[in-house]
Amino acid sequence: MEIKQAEFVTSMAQYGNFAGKGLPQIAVAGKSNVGKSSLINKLCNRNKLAKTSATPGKTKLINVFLLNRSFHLIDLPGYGFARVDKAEKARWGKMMQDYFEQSDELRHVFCLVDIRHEPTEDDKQMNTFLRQMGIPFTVIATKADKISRGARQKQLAPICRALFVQPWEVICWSSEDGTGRDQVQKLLDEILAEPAEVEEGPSMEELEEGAPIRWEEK
Ligand SMILES: Nc1nc2c(ncn2[C@@H]2O[C@H](COP(=O)(O)OP(=O)(O)O)[C@@H](O)[C@H]2O)c(=O)[nH]1
Ligand SMILES: [Mg+2]
Repeated sequence: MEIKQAEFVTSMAQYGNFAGKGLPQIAVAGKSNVGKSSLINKLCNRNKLAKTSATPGKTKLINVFLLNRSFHLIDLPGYGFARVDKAEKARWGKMMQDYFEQSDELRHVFCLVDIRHEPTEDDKQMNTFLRQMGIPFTVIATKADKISRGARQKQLAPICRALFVQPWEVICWSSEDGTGRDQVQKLLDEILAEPAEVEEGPSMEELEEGAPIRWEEK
């Protein structure tokens, strides 16, 4: 899917309601400075849709974009920035937890890691968290332009080991030269073609115990 139309919807310090909510969501996660905003801009062919910054740790908000008027791309606040105090970290954690618990429309997470570096403890924690929550994700190795084509596969090995993925499941990406854009566009098609997850009804045990039927219309 080529992104032909993209607009900024809102920034939130706390996940909640926003105009147009209800469409499928794809979230972009990763540490500060890994290239989340740059990826969004490149994908949308727009230089300044998402604010990029050379100084890490600026985005502490959840930014929502509407793409092709058909789904929301969620720019999650980056983690792992140096020089933040405990209170700030706790605030970030609460924000992320609230988001993942409350985003019924979330279909998939793009987990960004820098292709040049081994995943950090924070990256691994995010990975564990998504697996525990059963949220589908794809690892995207950013800044691929910074290393030679030949070195990329070798760089992926420690990333794959740390995040329990196979090399062919990782998308090498560059917001500079467009590496990986075709793959991400194809992935968007796959993600958005999936039918929306239907909330499960009560189990047989619950029915037998006379639990109230929960699938009334919302
Ligand atoms: N060479 C190169 N630089 C990148 C790439 N992606 C991001 N950057 C740079 O890395 C810095 C942080 O990018 P940004 O998108 O703001 O990261 P975010 O904090 O994850 O949103 C900026 O200076 C970007 O220009 C990339 O694919 N290649
Ligand atoms: Mg950003």
